[in-house]
Amino acid sequence: MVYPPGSAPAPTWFTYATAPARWSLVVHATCGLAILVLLPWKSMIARRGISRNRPHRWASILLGLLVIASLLAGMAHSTGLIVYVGPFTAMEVHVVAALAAVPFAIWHVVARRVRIRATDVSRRNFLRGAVVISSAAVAYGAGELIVRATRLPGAARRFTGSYEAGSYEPGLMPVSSWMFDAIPQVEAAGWRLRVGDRELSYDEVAAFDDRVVATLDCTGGFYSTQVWAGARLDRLVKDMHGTSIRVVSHSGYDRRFPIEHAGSLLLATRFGDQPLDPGHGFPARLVAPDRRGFWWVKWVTAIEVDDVPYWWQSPFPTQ
Ligand code: HEM
Ligand SMILES: Nc1nc2c(c(=O)[nH]1)N[C@H]1C(S)=C(S)[C@@H](COP(=O)(O)O)O[C@H]1N2
Ligand SMILES: [Mo]
Repeated sequence: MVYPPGSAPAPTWFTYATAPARWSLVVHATCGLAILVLLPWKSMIARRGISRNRPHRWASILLGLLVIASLLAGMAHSTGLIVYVGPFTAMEVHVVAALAAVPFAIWHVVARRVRIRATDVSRRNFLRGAVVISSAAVAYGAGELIVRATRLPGAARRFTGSYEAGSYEPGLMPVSSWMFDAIPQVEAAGWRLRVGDRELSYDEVAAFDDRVVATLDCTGGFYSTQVWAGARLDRLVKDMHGTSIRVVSHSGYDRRFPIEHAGSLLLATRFGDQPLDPGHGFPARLVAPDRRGFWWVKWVTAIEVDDVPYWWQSPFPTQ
């Protein structure tokens, strides 16, 4: 059950920072750019629709604005021309605008139904679709080449699309949260870590000195590598039995992992040889190598082992 860091069974897909993440992004960006390729035609149709002044016209216009805002923010991020928009990252604007557009997009196809005719399924339309997708793929490839050739900041992105920030300098590492969690001020003296039915004090947890160099890669578009120190989870839960391990925050935020991964997960109390600060999860935060930032539970207060399957959880945190 003990895995040296990095050798745990390799997870895949976007929620993990492993190689297949690159491919899901290439497909994703190509589909996004296909929308861009179609914009000239769509804008002609839209102009006619808008002048007809139909009910709920505002909803169609809002949908258009959200999609355009998301596309612009996505390209601002990828080129690195704009990485921060006030307190937000361009990537956060990209994702929030895209998600906000979803209900309007569903409404749009329902309310503005286009009747599909048998003649629409033709060789000609198939070829048109192929031309749109390949133009988008070419645009994506060309974009990546231009970003590198012109040495735009975007050339420095990691394979997940994220930018480096404050690596090996804890004081410069960005502070981020998934959605609504505020930074709690937890006192070391009163804090207890509940592990099953045991309770550990701050000093007991901080006495561990397991170390791992790991990269936190936030879906908001930055990554930061630090030397983390604390207690490996397999050492904390060694007498406990179950198939999964649940890590719970002071705020209620939690994530569940397969028990086999316990040896590569670290409950960190320090980074770069200094204690965590409240923003980064003081007194203790999870370090989950090769997983995206939202798995790195901060302000941990409890660790549980039971037989609930590790996949029995929302794929993304809900708070
Ligand atoms: C309407 C939905 C969406 C569209 C049309 C869209 C489109 C795009 C486009 C055009 C780019 C820029 C590609 C480039 O020029 O390199 C991009 C980048 C990106 N998008 Fe989206 N996107 C959407 C939703 C999302 C969502 C929901 C997420 C995440 C949960 C996301 C994550 C990303 C990431 C991480 C990048 C950066 C890729 C890189 O830097 O290489 N997108 N997207
Ligand atoms: N309790 C709690 N832990 C959390 C979050 C949160 O909102 N609440 N956000 C996660 C996300 S999305 C990221 S990217 C990292 C950010 O860690 P940092 O602030 O140390 O950079 O914490 C993770 N741990
Ligand atoms: Mo994040």
